[in-house]
Amino acid sequence: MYSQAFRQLNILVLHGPNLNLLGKREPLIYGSVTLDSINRLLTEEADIIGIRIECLQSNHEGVLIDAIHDSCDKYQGIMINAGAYTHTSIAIRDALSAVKVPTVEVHLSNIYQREPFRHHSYIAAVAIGQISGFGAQSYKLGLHALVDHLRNER
Ligand code: CA2
Repeated sequence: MYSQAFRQLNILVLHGPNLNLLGKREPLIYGSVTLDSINRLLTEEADIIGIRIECLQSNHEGVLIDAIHDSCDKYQGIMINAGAYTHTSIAIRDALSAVKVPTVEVHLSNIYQREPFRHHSYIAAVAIGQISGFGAQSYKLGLHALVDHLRNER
């Protein structure tokens, strides 16, 4: 019988403001990898581990919040790099907390080695965990951590 345990996992990958500039500006901080290539890397990884992902980037807080609200019935997990909204958005945190879709927070840079205003994340308290500082690898590590969590909780 086709049970919940064998249903293919769908993961929503959310990229916040300015991440569309990756690989095009400030390579010394954020590296030379573009967002398209990160999404490709994640899609390849998803194929290897037998899951599906959908990626969305937005520079608008409300678009990210709508995507989080709509994630309930479609996705079993969320991986989010909320960009600067990490440090400012109680609204994104409330949305994640409300939908209760298991979420992993990722960052390219190590936010704790940077300016003090980046040391606090509003998302961390409602996420399963956070991965920060491994460049594009943070996303791959985050995806594996999220999928492990979801497979072990079934
Ligand atoms: O390290 C990360 O992933 C961040 O989430 C990136 C955010 C920053 O505000 C967070 O503190 C840490 C900034 C994303 C902006 O990305 C750019 C990429 C290229 C050029 C300019 C900005």
